[in-house]
Amino acid sequence: MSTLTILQQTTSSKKVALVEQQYPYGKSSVYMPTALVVVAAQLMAAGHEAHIVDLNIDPVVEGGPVKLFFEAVDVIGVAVIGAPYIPQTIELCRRFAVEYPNKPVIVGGQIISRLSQLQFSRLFAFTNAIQIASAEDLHPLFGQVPSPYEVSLVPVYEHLGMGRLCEYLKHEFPLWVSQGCAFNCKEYCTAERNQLEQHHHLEHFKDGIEYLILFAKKWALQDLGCYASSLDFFQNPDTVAQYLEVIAELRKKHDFNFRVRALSCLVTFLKAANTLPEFGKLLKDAGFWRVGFGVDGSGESEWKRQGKVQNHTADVRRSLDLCQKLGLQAEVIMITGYPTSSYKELAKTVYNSSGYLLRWRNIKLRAYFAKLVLPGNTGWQREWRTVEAVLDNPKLFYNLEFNSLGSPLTNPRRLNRWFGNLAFLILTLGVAIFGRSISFPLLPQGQGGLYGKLAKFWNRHMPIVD
Ligand code: B12
Ligand code: SF4
Repeated sequence: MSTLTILQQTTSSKKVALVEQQYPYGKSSVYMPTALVVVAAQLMAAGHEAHIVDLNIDPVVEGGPVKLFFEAVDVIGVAVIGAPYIPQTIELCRRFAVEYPNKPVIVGGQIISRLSQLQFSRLFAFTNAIQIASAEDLHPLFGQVPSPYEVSLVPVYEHLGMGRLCEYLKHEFPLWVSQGCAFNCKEYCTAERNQLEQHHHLEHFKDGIEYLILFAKKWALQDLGCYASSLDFFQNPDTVAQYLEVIAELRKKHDFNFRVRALSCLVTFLKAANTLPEFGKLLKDAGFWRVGFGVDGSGESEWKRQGKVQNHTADVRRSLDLCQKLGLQAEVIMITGYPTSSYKELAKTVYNSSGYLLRWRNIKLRAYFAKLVLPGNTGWQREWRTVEAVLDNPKLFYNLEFNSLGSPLTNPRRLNRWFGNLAFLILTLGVAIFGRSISFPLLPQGQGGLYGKLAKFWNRHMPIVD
């Protein structure tokens, strides 16, 4: 008998509702909540009953099924994707504290794991919220649970039911491949950086994809499109080749169009192309069609300042040329508006981006506005005044959304903010006129009054960014 089986027998089985929250800008966005699928798989493997409630689809109405369901479970879990979800998560947890005062509410997601315990307690005061920063934090409530890398997602897919899974699979969905990045762009990055990349177990990965392909064929879905969870897909080329080979094999075996999109650093993409034999064929066979490169600035001086030392100007050209040669679409991910950017650097970002769009017809621009103080990055450790302001008024978390224009909180110098915002508007709305932008500007929406109403109205009408 394994240790896990013994622990399963000693911890009573619990019933859990895992909540995916509504898109924070006044409308719904249906997108498979893969993080919750993985958490549900971990809990189910440990002998618990886990159900996913998606507030983008399941309305919470008095006496309705979701309300009745919350009443029936032992634990409620809430997922937080990023900064703009924090204000509504606090409100939701306050509501739970009033309606279910004795029910523990576990709150997880990467941004939550980057808060100190003290910061979490301040934000979630007067609620039953428990911070889940790692799988170990689940142990007091659920006993031993397996690691996210070691679980099969098939039981959760089966449990979602035909209708819900079909609904999710009509859109692109996040595919659980890996987590972690060896680089350390420490000034702005809040992801799991500066650590070895870890992969979802290959057999479980294969079973999950095969299940989805067979499901799609059964219910006459023409194709499936996924967005790999990897932070830098090609970081470990030999390992990623094994995952691509599995997809290629399943595509061939079931004669099915499974499509893959992923993020990558320029340098690792080029290295993989040099190291892996028949790189282009491997990508084609695996249905790999689009790669998003973190260009993230105007050039060497800005990259150096942000700690993104792996980027080099010549690699942008080489990577985009290679994509064109291989028939891949490329996304240029461009962060602009750093509070340290000079006017020259802002102008150069716009100039370079326009140059890429003119020279390579196979690329789209994905611009973001830099947020240098966010849980997990260096600014969050250093800029205590900004951190205090956000903890005192959590609605300021809206200002930390990557698609939001710069505000006095993020860019205190007025001219830097104005020019940064101008550059961002050109890179989003300006480029959108030509159908080449896949990101759109939002307004920080936490304030009241006329501005607050206008910001909410604007945000509701902006297309949803993926
Ligand atoms: C798919 C994805 C999305 C999807 C989200 C789909 C969805 N509903 O889940 C979309 C495209 C919508 C999206 C949006 C955003 N995203 Co995103 N996204 C990703 C991506 C590529 C994969 C996420 C994933 O599925 N990972 C796999 C799962 C298994 O890992 P995980 O998310 O870390 O979850 C684990 C734990 O965190 C924990 N956990 C997570 N949730 C919960 C909940 C509970 C209750 C518990 C107990 C535990 C728990 O358990 C999981 C298993 O260990 C990641 C990159 C990455 N590598 O994570 C970026 C990433 C998560 N996104 C990020 C960000 C910032 C955003 C935005 C907030 C950007 C913005 N505009 O400001 C937006 C959200 C705002 C909006 N407008 O909706 C950042 C997060 C940075 C951080 N550490 O805070 C990442 C890391 C990208 C990056 N390189 O910076 N994203
Ligand atoms: S920005 Fe990208 S490459 Fe840099 S540390 Fe973060 S995940 Fe890694």
